[in-house]
Amino acid sequence: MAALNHQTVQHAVANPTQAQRQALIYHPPADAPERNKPAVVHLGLGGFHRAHQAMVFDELLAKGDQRWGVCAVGMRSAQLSTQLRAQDYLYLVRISDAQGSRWHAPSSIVKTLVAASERDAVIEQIASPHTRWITLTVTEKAYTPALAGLIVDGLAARQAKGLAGLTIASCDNLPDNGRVLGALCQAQAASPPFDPSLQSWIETECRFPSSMVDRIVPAPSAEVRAAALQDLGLDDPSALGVEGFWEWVIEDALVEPADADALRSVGVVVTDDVAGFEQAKLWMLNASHTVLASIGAVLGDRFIRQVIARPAVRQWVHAYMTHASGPLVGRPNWQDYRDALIERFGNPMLDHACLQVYSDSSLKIPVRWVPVGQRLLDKVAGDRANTNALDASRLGLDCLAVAVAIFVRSLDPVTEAGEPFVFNDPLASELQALARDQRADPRATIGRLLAPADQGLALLGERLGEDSVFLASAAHWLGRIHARGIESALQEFVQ
Ligand code: CS2
Repeated sequence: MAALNHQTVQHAVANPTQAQRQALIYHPPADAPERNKPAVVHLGLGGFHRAHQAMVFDELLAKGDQRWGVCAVGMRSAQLSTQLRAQDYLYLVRISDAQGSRWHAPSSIVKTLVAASERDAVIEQIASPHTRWITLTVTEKAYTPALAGLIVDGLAARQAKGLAGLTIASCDNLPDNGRVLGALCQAQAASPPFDPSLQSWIETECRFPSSMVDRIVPAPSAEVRAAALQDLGLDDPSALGVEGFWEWVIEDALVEPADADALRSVGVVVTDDVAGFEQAKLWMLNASHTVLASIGAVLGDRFIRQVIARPAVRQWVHAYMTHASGPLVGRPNWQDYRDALIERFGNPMLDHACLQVYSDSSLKIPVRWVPVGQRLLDKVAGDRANTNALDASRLGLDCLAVAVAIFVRSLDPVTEAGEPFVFNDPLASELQALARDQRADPRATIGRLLAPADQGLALLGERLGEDSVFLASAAHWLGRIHARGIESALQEFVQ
């Protein structure tokens, strides 16, 4: 067993051991002076970046373009940053799909920092003449003035040095993520102590493309670490086991236009129209994930693949995407995307923890479920004369009402078998308090949570919270869940 570094990885590639059944893909870094000078500052060092963008950049580097090395920045914890430093910034990713499994040891990360304790160094890195891009996977809740402050301090330093602007690509699961980040940064740049010229410098020199990124990336686990030892003889405590599928669709709004073709050459889609892909991702994949995670929490299933293996759940998820979200997304062939998603959720090699996906649901539901509900309500209002269309929209809303009822049930943090579980969410205690009497009074609970008189915590926004048919449906299904359990309630629905 060997710790990870360039020598041990090279050795494992050159000397497959008896135990080694799997291929190991590794591109040794080119012997070029630019190779160790990062051109990308990635904010949000975690599993997702390592298994997604960093692998795309690794491909670009392997093709000989040395301008894609990454300085990966952990936002709070130093653990991963320190660990990667100790292993030449290398790490292992096992990619598993129907074709089997193979290992990668990407070498695109060449430096790590921690924003919480090394803020000045992060700013310096953003203001390095070699830096061309910032990418972000910081999660929904991190889009705050503090995040914008970090980026804008770096941009102000670039402006002061007379350097070029940057392509700044949000890769978080937020609609219009480029627009959201750009507006946040501009608001920050408009306030003191920044020079009044900074705003127009950002406007003309920088770009904030929206992008959709996709790959299911479970957190590192002891099982994957053990598999790496067994397959490769290499020890990586942060080894990842992920699916083969990946997508990166990014708006064609890049500071250096030639980057578009470079990215396309390794499979990234660079387009003027990200919205349809983003809708499919958020309203089909992520929306289903949030329901599956809530079901898993309540049924005590540890992994998403166990939840989707339940026939009634599978049928209900299919129905949700067929009747609620699918027809609304602007992605072509959404039916194929739906069917592929159900297969992806069931990937037997992915230990994707339900509680990982369940965390921060109060920030996810407003971008995953609510826009679908609002569009369905618009259709109901517009389709009054057409009974078939009206029924179809109402059926979509009923599917959504079931999702809401399941989430409300999960706010009583005890499984159907009586085991407690933890809801990791900034609003956990407020939401759980409002849902306390749900078993005795589902109708009042739905009212309190979805249509509170003071609108304080209107989880679904005003319009759904005011639709009495929708509220009655959610209350009905919450009652059925308490009477029969989630699985039989779903069976009843799909029948
Ligand atoms: C998941 C996502 O944790 C979650 O909320 O829905 O992380 C999901 O796995 C990714 O967006 C897939 O690309």
